[in-house]
Amino acid sequence: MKHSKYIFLVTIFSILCLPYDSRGEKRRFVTETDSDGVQRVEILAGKHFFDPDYIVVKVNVPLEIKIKKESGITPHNFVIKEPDAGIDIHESTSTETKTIKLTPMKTGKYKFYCDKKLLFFKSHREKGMEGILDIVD
Ligand SMILES: [Cu+2]
Repeated sequence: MKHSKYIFLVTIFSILCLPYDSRGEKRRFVTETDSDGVQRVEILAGKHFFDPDYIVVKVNVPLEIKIKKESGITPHNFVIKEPDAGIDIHESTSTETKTIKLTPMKTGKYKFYCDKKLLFFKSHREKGMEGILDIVD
């Protein structure tokens, strides 16, 4: 009895994890360092997603994030608050590309998100506008 309950829970857990993983893989991006020693990534902010939403970058290599939002009236921003990793960004987006420059200082997985929120509705972050900046050696 106990055993079948365990199997049931594991199955449910696996099913719940599946969509997230496949989505993460689809929008995964690994930067390469350009000849000028800068790694670059372009991000599209939309309703309610970032594309890519899993970004792998190298530690201690300057990073340029080029970000713009899809057309439409919904505002979006790009937030990462990780002072330990040398990152403190709170940038609004527009349909014109903006460039954010930083140098990731510490390895780890850090969350970026949009903190826009309309009145009493759920925040964009809660609606899935969140991603991971994976800083690696
Ligand atoms: Cu948003």
